[in-house]
Amino acid sequence: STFATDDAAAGYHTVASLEEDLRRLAEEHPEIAELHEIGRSVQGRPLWALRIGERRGSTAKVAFLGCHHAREWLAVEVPYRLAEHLVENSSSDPVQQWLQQGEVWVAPMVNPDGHEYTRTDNRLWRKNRRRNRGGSVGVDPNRNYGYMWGTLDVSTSSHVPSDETYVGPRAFSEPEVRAVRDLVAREQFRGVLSYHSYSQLVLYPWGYTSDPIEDDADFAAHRELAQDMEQLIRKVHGKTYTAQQSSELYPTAGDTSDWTYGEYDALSFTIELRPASAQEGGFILPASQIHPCWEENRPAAFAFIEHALER
Ligand code: ING
Ligand code: ZN
Repeated sequence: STFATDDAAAGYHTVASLEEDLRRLAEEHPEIAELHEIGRSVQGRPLWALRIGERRGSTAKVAFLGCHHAREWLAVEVPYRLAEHLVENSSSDPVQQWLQQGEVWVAPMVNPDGHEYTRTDNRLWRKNRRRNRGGSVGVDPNRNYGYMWGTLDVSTSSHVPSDETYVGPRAFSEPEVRAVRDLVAREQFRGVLSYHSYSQLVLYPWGYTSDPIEDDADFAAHRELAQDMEQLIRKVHGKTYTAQQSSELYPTAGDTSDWTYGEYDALSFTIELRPASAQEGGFILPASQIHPCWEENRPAAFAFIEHALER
């Protein structure tokens, strides 16, 4: 497998280099960017979010989250590049207008303990690093949110602590997930987009049921924007990121998007980045894929910002 010392890993952020780069963005652009510690991980690592916007007190806010799952390294890089792009293009439209009108928050690495573990011990680790009762390690942070939490008991949303998709002992049992909860509760985002990898999908609620979102206007808003994002992504490098309800992939309860939509009516998506399949590299892509992956996701992120700020 691939570790940080390998050439293929150079170019990806580590916990330490991400903190450095986020600090630098905030220091170099103090008028529009502010670094917030939104909480601490199980092992005590700070969880970072960059607030980007010209003034305080705006109510039009959107959030991008990255890397709930440790091994999904590209899911750190796309939101990080977005944050960098926004602060470096803050005086030209459309970015300027968004930052005058509202705020964009970016938390590129929700699960730093797991990410560090993928560099030092096991490149394919998924969960956080909670020590569970019974001796296993890890809760799946993308099953630990409090909307319909625990209502499914299936392999993709498991109550068995040693499983890859362990939901945890109770909703919001994990400090990483509580940090996101508290940020969303405080900032009242109109939209939340969470990056994962891999499979090339644009997913929207629900995950816990195959029923569509009950509200017709909200269902249309999610389905249509997901389809728009699919088209926008394809236009850049020809990659197909299929738009679908997340339960069509597999049933899950307690994921981020179900909670941000179910609890806050936020426009809520999960994007599964490159590649499409395990044969094409799965979770382990060379760093040369970071730039094209960011390029193809930029127009979709922009469309999401546009729609969410208007919501
Ligand atoms: N996939 C997601 C997971 O958490 C997902 C798929 C997204 C399910 C959103 C439900 C809602 O299992 C990966 N690769 O993590
Ligand atoms: Zn994931």
